[in-house]
Amino acid sequence: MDELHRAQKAKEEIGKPSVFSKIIKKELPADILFEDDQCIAFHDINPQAPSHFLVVSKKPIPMLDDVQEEDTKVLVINNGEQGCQSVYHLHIHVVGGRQMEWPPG
Ligand code: DGP
Repeated sequence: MDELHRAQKAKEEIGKPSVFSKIIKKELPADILFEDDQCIAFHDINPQAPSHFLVVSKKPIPMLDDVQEEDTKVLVINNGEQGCQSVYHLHIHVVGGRQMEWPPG
């Protein structure tokens, strides 16, 4: 399944525990780089650059539209279907280790 198709299907999963919630609860394995009481960082399962990891809020915020005043410390990229978001658990992609392009690619 390509990323666009995955993004189109992902909205059906809103309200259910996301794969990231399962990683937070240690129900799914992940290569964890950092963890504290607010967030967790782990390597992306499908890296798009030599270095590609995700920073995920432990609070299960589905997407940017759902951020509350109390969440202002949290940043985000890929938002919603047109943003090709494929996991509805707020997260930041951190990519590097090669020459990146702008617009992103
Ligand atoms: P986005 O398209 O912005 O929603 O990106 C979701 C990212 O999550 C995508 O790059 C692949 C990654 N991902 C999905 N499932 C898993 C998983 O089970 N483990 C890890 N480590 N990453 C995952």
